[in-house]
Amino acid sequence: MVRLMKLQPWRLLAALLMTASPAAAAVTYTFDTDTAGGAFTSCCGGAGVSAAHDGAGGVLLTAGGGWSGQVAEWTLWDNSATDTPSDASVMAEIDAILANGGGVSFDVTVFTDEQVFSAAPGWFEVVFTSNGGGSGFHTETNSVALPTAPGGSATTTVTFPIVNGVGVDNDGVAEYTPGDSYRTFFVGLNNDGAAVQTATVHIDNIRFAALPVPEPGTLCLLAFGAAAVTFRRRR
Ligand SMILES: [Ca+2]
Ligand SMILES: [Ca+2]
Repeated sequence: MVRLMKLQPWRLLAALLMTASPAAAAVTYTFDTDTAGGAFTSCCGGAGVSAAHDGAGGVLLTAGGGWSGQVAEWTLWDNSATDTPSDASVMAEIDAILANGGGVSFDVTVFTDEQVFSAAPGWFEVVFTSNGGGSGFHTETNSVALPTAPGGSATTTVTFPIVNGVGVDNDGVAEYTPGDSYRTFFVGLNNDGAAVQTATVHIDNIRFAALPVPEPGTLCLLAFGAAAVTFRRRR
């Protein structure tokens, strides 16, 4: 009973420290009323390509059939300040991802009745391009569901890990580097152009999130606790 009482303050302190550990400061663009406060531009041309707020809490990307891999561009940071706005919070989060692991995810919703296609397409993809001053311009593609029954819709959450390195196309991860002089990313479309004449997707909840790391204080406390248990057992 006495030994139990002696342990209680440490248990209480441990509980307090664990509770006080900050959550990862993920950055999420929800597009509730606009296209992320302007950190977004319709991009890169091509017939029938556009990107705009969809009026329903998301961003609507539209493109002709076939390859249109860069429909919308988000400028996260640009040290030339010619392409605004900057977004310091997401730059910091990407730096945390490069140090601790993590990635980017976003929701893609496809409505059958918005598509114009002459035959059931064999494949339908969204495209994510990471573009950094040190990492270069590199593209990942990800298949999403395209229901073909009238009135149908489907939502897919697309996730790409972000790693520190010079970019490689289609290796399943997006790349930036800690020393990037600028960072942007692009979201676009790619599909079976022989079947699809016009394609649309709704993008929402673009989220950059680093993995949480234990607080140094918590690690010290855990080590101390383990040592205390060992000491008690030896007695
Ligand atoms: Ca939303
Ligand atoms: Ca890559």
